[in-house]
Formats: sequence, structure tokens, C-alpha cells
Amino acid sequence: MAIQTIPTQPFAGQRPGTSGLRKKVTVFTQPRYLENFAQALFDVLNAGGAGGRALHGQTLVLGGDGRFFNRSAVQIILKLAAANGLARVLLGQGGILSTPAVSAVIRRRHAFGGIVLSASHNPGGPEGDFGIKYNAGNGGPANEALTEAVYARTQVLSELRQSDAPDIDLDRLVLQQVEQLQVEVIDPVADYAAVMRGLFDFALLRGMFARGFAMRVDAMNAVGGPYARAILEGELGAPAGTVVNAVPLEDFGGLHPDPNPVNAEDLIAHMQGADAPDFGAAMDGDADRNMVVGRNFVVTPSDSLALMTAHAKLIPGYKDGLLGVARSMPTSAAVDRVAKALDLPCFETPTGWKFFGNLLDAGRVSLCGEESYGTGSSHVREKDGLWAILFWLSLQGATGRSVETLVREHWRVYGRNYYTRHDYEGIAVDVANTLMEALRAALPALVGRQFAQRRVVVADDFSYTDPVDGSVSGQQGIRLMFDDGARVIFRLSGTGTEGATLRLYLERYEADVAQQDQPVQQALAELAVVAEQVAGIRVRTGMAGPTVAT
Ligand code: G16
Repeated sequence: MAIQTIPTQPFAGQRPGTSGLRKKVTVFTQPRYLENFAQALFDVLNAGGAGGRALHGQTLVLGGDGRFFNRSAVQIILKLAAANGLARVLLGQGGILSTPAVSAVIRRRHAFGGIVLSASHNPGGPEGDFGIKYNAGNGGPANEALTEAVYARTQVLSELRQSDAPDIDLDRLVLQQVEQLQVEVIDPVADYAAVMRGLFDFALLRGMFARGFAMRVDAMNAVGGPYARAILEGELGAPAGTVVNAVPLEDFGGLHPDPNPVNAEDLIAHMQGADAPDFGAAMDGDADRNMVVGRNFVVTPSDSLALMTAHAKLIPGYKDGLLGVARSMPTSAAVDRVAKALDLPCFETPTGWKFFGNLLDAGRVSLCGEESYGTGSSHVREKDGLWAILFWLSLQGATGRSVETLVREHWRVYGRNYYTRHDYEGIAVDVANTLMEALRAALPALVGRQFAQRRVVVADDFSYTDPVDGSVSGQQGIRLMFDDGARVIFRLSGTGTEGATLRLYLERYEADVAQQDQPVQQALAELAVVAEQVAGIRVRTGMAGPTVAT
């Protein structure tokens, strides 16, 4: 075994997006592509202190969602870690760790940070996507300053430091050595399960299953399966088969592991009809997203956050109340109404879980959520799919009410925020950029403009000043806000790997209980017309409608 210095050349485009660097597998598997990014990361981390040796003697957590290239990527990163000063790597068995589990392990074991190998909800397999993301010592995604520094480093990188040691055994729970680096293969579930035990009343949940409560969790052939099986079927006594698609597959069995009604259509089908289970849920590729479904009833992520906030005191981990709540800007304002009623601070951040980190670390918020099927809390620094499922399970156990009843009661008390997201995928990048530029240019003239019975009161490009460190993030989405509380928002996704994806978010508030049962797309049809009038999406893209509406 020896540490080698290998010349390399920069690759263009290694700038992390909303959540790490995501590219096609065919891009990641080019010689030295992953190596370059990991070396740039280690260089930036090392430069961060201790005379350029900040990583020396430190522990790193490593794991991924098991998608194609996961196992090879683990071996590559270990060889670089061994040559860049790290003392120890805690590696999930088989190279597997869900995103929330990485966060839990970093925090519980006081690691320096962690690397998550995942492209999250993006499809996998040789033709699919791969990704890499760095999480800091708080367990949360690296902030923009760090990811920008890594990007800058990738653009000037000229050499790699790498061990030529043979591959290690990823599957045995043993301690191994790569140069001076100790690699401890750990049980991917244990730390995470311990965190869950500390938050929820497992005896209550065991009682529910003992009395015949029926549940279906679709792990979408992704990394959430082993966690859901161990906790729900193993510890809580849910019948075998409660978790379906529970074995992580390298191509997710061809599924698109994005838990929304379109991609998790099999779950939606199972939740219809008289013999449907009481409760359904799905998770995404790296198990940080969740979808909550009742019998014949799908809960929107924005409503989910609002209900969790309203009922948090029923859950042991939150029984003393919340410090505050946060949502991403495009997420509906349903939670704002609850926060107001409970007199809780409520923050609006840009899209990207990384923006919640400072608020959580500073003790300003306890719960966070996003429209993109993400909810989480201060227990880790990532959104957490199984945590959300256990939260909703606990709400049903504590109240004796079904998912649908809980949501309808909520609407009666707080009103309903009708909400939808329309995605226009695979647009040519220049067309998408021109559309956004034209919208930006039109903003001043939109303020005060009347659209049928609504008037625009705010038309801007969302800019966020972090209340903890004062950093400013601009151009985070174009907002039209109306005098009746309705909103139309346009932004470009930062997680796609092919062309550009335009996201259009539509929301309006309905206080009248008699009007709370309309089909969502119908309830928001007028706003969709306004969006088209203002942005000319169909004219500019030539698309007849959104690729996906959720
Ligand atoms: C990531 C981020 C989320 C974000 C989502 C969608 O989730 O962590 O904060 O809401 O992408 O981002 P965009 O609208 O830019 O595509 P995940 O589950 O993909 O890691």
C-alpha cells in the first residue's frame, strides 16, 4: 500500500446544486470525475483550519442510498480519505446509509462530517443519476459558502492524493485498514433507530399494531426499506409485508423513487377502496422524503407540516412545545396560520434543506418542511421520511382519528390552503433562463395589476437574509402575491440533470368549509391561467402542459 499523487485536470460543471452534485451515472463514471470532486472537498475542508490539516485525525461518516455506482464510489472515496489525513471512517454496511441516518450518525458519534452518496429522488441505474453531498459536523448539508469553495477548487485542481490499497470488504461488520485510515463498517440502522426511540412512544405504536392497525409503507426499492422494516416490522410488531419494495435495488427496480401521487401510483391504488389499509406512506431514494396517505386521501406536504406543528405536543419528543417552525418559500402558508395561532416564530427560507441548518442550530426552530415532500425536525439536520411516517402514525394513535379526519378538522379550524406544483421538465436551458429573465424584467409592472378579482400586492424575486449569520441568498424564485393571500411562484429546479425544470407553484386560501372539497387543479385553475398569462410558459417552451402536476 502506498499513497500516490496523480495528476488530474478540472472537469467543467462540478458546481453543487440544491442538494449536492448530481449528474448522470455516465458523467460520474468518467475516470477521475468523482475523485476530482472528493479531492476538492478534502482540500477545502483541510484548508479550513489546523495549518491546512483540519481533517487530520478526524472521523468521517460515509454511506449512500445503494444506487448503481454506490459501491464503487465508496471504494474510491476511502482511498482518497486515506491519503488526505482522515483517521477513521464510519461506513454503513454494504455502503448503505439513508440521508437522515448519516445525519444521525454524525451527531451521535461527534464525527467531523459525512459524505452522502445519493441523487435522492432522481432515478437510478446505469442510465440514471448519481450524486454526492457533504454534510458538516452539525449533521446538515454544507452551506453555500462551502459548496461554492469546493466548486472553485474543482476548477483549478491539478492533482489527486490517493491510496493504491486494494478494495475493502463493505459487507462485514468489522474494522479494516486502508493505510493509516481505520474503516469501521457499522449497522446502518442502529443509530437512527435509537434516535426514533427517543422521540416516539413505541409502546403506543406497538399497541396499535397489536390491535390490527393496518399500514402500507412503499420504500420504492430504495434505502428506506431496511430502516422501515427494522423499526415497523421488527420493533413495533407491524405484520411482515407492511413495508413493500423494501430491498434497496441499484436501479430501484425501474421505479422513480419520488414519493408523490404520480410516481407512487401503486401505493395510491392500494389506498383506495373499502379494504384499504388505515395508513399509507412512501419514501424516496435516500429516505429523506415522505408522502402521507390516508384511505382515499392524499396529504399535501404543506398541510403535513401545518398539522405536525398543530399537534406536536402529542408526541413525546415535542411535548414541551416547539421553538419555532420554518418552511421553504414555495411551501404553502398553511403552517404560518398555525404558528400565528400558537404564537410561534415562523421562518420562510429558500428551497434547500441546507437553509434550515442555522435556524435549527441556533435553537430558533424545531420543525421544518418543504412542499417537495420533505419534513423534519431538530432531531437531525436533514429531512426525514421515516420520522415523518412515525409522527403521523403517532398522531393517529394519540387521537384515535384517521388521516382524513385529522386533515379535515384542521381545515375547519385553520382554513384550507389549496396547493399544487406544476413541473415543466426537460426545457432547453436557454429557453428556461430567458423565461425567468423576462419574468424578472416584468416584475415592476406587475405590482398593482388586477387579474379578475385579485390584485398583485407583491411581485419580486425572493431574497433571503439568514437571521443567524447574515448571509444573503438572492434570486431564489419569482413571487406574485395577491391581496387575497393567493400566490403564484416560478423557479428553476436545482436538482435536475437534464436540461432545465421549471417549477410553477400555485396556492390560494379557502376559509369557507363548504368550499374546501374541490378538486385541487380545479380550485387553482384561475391561478394557472394567470401564470400562463404572465410567463407564457406554453408559448416559450412549446409544451402543452406540465410534465407532472402534484
Ligand atoms: C432537495 C433539497 C430540498 C428541495 C428539493 C427540490 O431534496 O434537499 O430542499 O426542496 O431538492 O429542489 P428543487 O426544487 O431545486 O429541485 P432531495 O430530496 O432531492 O435531496
